[in-house]
Amino acid sequence: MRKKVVLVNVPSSENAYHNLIDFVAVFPPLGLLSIASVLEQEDINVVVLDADAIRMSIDDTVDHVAAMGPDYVGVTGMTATMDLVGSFFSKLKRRFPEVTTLLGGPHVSALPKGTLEEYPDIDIGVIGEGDETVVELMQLMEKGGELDIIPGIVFRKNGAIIETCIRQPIKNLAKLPPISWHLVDFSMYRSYGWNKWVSGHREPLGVVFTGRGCCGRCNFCASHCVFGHGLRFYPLERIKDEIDLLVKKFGIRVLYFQDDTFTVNRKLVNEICDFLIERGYHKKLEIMVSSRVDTIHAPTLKRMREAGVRWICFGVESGNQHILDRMQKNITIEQIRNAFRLSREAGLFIAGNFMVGHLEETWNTAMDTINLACELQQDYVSFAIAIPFPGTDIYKYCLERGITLPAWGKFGSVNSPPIPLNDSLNARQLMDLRRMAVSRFFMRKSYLCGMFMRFNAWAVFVDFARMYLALHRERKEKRF
Ligand code: B12
Ligand code: SF4
Repeated sequence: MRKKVVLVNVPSSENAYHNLIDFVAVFPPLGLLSIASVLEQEDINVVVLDADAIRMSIDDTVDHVAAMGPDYVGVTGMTATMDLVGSFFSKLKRRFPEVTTLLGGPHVSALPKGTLEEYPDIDIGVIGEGDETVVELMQLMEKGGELDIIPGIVFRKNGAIIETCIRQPIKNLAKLPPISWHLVDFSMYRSYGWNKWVSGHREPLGVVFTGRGCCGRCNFCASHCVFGHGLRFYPLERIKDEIDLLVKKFGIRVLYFQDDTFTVNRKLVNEICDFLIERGYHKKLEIMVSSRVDTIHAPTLKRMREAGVRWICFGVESGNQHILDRMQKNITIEQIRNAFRLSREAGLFIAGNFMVGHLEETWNTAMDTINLACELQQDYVSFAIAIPFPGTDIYKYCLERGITLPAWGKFGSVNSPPIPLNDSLNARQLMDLRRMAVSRFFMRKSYLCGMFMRFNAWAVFVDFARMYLALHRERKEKRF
């Protein structure tokens, strides 16, 4: 009989964002959909349950999954979602002890053995990219054989936890099948609240990766735990087909190229832009990309704008050169100013991501960051507090110094208590800095006037008023 695999995005967003949930994006669970696509290619019966997007409770999610009678249940897990993922698996196993449970994603990739030790209801962890691993796993489990021979997994055997040899990242992404988009309902996916300011749309949202990996080595970033270091790209034809499918079959209005650094491969970017224009998608879609300030090229930015790209997001992180160096961000303040200027000249809207509380941060260096954020001409910002995610150098730093770390559920949501990394700034001061950064940036008269002129003034006004109320509620509940 055909085996059934249910892949679940465990509900976590309500827990992470509380009153701010309406402003955050709801992305399709691309990791699970990639796994679904390789399984479908093997003629395995796959269901994807995005219980997070539907905003189900954990208990309802367990009920739904159990009702489907699966042979295997796979879940994706970030550090911040692990407490909920653990609770889902233990409830599921209690109801349904014979099911085989699998976990993939950044958390188990960073801490393979530790994760299985901590969560006894997870049978198998998939480390790094799961596309090849999961197919080999299914084939072997169906035939019956020893799991030891499959690279890139961690599993239980005779009471022990075994981690197999490392699996190298997939060299040739061309061999991966198209994403199984048909397994999700696109009406659930939407971009960030501020995407609405331009054209009034933030949904339906489609996401496309043009490659995997990043050219950076920032020491707070956990991206390499799954994708390794270095970059690989999908063939242009595959990217074009994916965009065509998303627009024509699933009717997306907003497209996010979700690569860590979209602009790194200039030739590919220009070819994608030519395609977007040729198809007329530049008139239909609102497009957003993320980038690094050291990969910016003026003519390419102009071409991107012609091709319908409206937003570019930069990871600026700090306004202090010493802190940028301490982050191994490998960029300069000059490059930041230059990238913002060129993006602005190209007609793009800019969103900057900033961070306070990194190693060696003091009140004064954090003020440099707030000052730079206010000096740069940009349309939206986010201010995060540094978090030591497993697999990063700053996590190792915390372990070496005996810095107390909280439960995984407190690793990440915008409004969990900060984890101070330095004696110079305690949790209270970090919260104060973030609050000050937000009010100094958003309450400037010049910024507000600019926003009402550049964007749909009514959409901006409504959003700001709602955001103000949501933050007020968060503050009352002592989370912001
Ligand atoms: C999109 C995204 C989001 C989206 C949604 C995620 C989603 N539904 O997939 C949103 C905006 C909600 C989000 C939120 C957060 N995110 Co985020 N996000 C990303 C991002 C940019 C892309 C994820 C993606 O689609 N990747 C592409 C797919 C193909 O890769 P993948 O998901 O890893 O899946 C592969 C493998 O992991 C594996 N796999 C994954 N799942 C499974 C399951 C099974 C069964 C198997 C077999 C294999 C498998 O196989 C897949 C194919 O190879 C990544 C960065 C990155 N480069 O990946 C960060 C990233 C995952 N996010 C991160 C973080 C920190 C967060 C936040 C905590 C940020 C914050 N401070 O609030 C929040 C947590 C929210 C919460 N709910 O609590 C970190 C995670 C680090 C960690 N150890 O947890 C990452 C790695 C960014 C980084 N640079 O460090 N995020
Ligand atoms: S540039 Fe972004 S994705 Fe790349 S390593 Fe740095 S933080 Fe991570």
